[in-house]
Amino acid sequence: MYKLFLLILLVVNINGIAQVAIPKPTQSQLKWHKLGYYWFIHFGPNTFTNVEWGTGNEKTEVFNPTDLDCNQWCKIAKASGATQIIITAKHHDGFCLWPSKYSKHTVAQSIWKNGNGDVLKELSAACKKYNLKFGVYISPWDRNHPDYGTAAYNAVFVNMLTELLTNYGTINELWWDGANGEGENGKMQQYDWETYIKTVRKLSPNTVIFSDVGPDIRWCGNENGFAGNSNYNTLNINGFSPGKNGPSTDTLNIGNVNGTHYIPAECDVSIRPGWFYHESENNKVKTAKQLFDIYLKSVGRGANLLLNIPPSTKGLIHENDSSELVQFNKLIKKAFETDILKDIKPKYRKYINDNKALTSFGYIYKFKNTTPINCIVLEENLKNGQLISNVNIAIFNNENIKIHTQQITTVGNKRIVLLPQNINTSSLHIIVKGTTEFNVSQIKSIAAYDIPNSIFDITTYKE
Ligand code: FUL
Repeated sequence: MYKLFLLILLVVNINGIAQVAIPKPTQSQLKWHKLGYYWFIHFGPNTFTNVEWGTGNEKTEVFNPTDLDCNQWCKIAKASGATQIIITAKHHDGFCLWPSKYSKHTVAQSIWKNGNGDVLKELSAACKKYNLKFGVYISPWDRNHPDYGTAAYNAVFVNMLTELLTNYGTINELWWDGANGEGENGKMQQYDWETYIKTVRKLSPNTVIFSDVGPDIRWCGNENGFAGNSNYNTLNINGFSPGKNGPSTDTLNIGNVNGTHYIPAECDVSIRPGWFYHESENNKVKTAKQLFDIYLKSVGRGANLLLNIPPSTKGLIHENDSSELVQFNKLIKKAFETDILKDIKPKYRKYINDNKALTSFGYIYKFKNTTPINCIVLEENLKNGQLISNVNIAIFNNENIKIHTQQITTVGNKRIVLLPQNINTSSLHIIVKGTTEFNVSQIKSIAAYDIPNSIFDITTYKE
């Protein structure tokens, strides 16, 4: 299992002591980091039967959206600031939203468009039009397929992956759900992860693969959209596989310090209580402020945010969801509109250890006039791995008295640090500490903001 990336990462230094090489991201992972926040779409028979997990015995006729419009989805996604859409091509009930040749439980057997419809074709075209990346969720667990539970299913799954990766343009992200309730009907599948991964790598080498434990992107360990306050992009995965046999959810949440593989976290959460659309939840849509809070705890902790927006039985996004989403984007824009440090040239300070190696690097910003700030945003250059291990923030008033200190651990792709309140700052000191291979270029950017209390009251924010 995972032989492909069970590379031996040990290098021997001149003293003969084995050291673990620092795992570095691939080009595809680096590109993925830039996506920040994007959408999940749960859509399928469950939308029409009003359940969260279908049994796989649903009649194909149940799937019949009356006004499906993927352009509407993409238009709202774009207006909400999303960068990608990942759709449930096949959920646990086995129904395929594309006319797969390897199943008899697909859109081709439904009455929708007389069996000539293909949701993936429509969505991939719409994503292209709106300049959004496109991804697919395909559940390994399948409660419908007659071959499920036998070796033949592995070939079915590979054939389905092949269809997805060859007929729908670029698949930027592939999502393997770890949920599995198999066994109730006696069927247990021995998943051939190694072949699945090889298939993806061969057909689409730039696709990033998500599962609980990667190989490229890991689950953040909860479905609330929160990454750990310390969030390491590395994870120990030896001996683990997607689904049942993975690290604890606590470990997935924060990663492993000095973990063996570079597998950053993605935070999935739904805008509604359920993953699928239920009319009864139309008044339970998360507000823009709640979404902003989630953004701070996912993207703001170096992870990516995968926000689920379920279309209705019409095949459209409900207006309650779209209005909060558009507001959410406005909130992000407004909050991070003016970087207070933009025109201030900091003074630098180097901290060197006995071996003359750089251990920490300091930035000192002096303000002409005392200025209120309530938020600091740091970004790390990850091309050589995640190396920043610690950041000390100190704020001084105009009498040069230190009035506030705050410490954080990881930075990663982006770190949004909220101060407990607006602080009138005369000078700001930021000292960044790194691990072995650390150097100054590891720090990509530092910015500070004064998020207006009217749009988000940071004093009520809870870590
Ligand atoms: C879970 C699934 O069981 C849910 O139905 C949903 O797809 C969620 C994203 O992942 O594991």
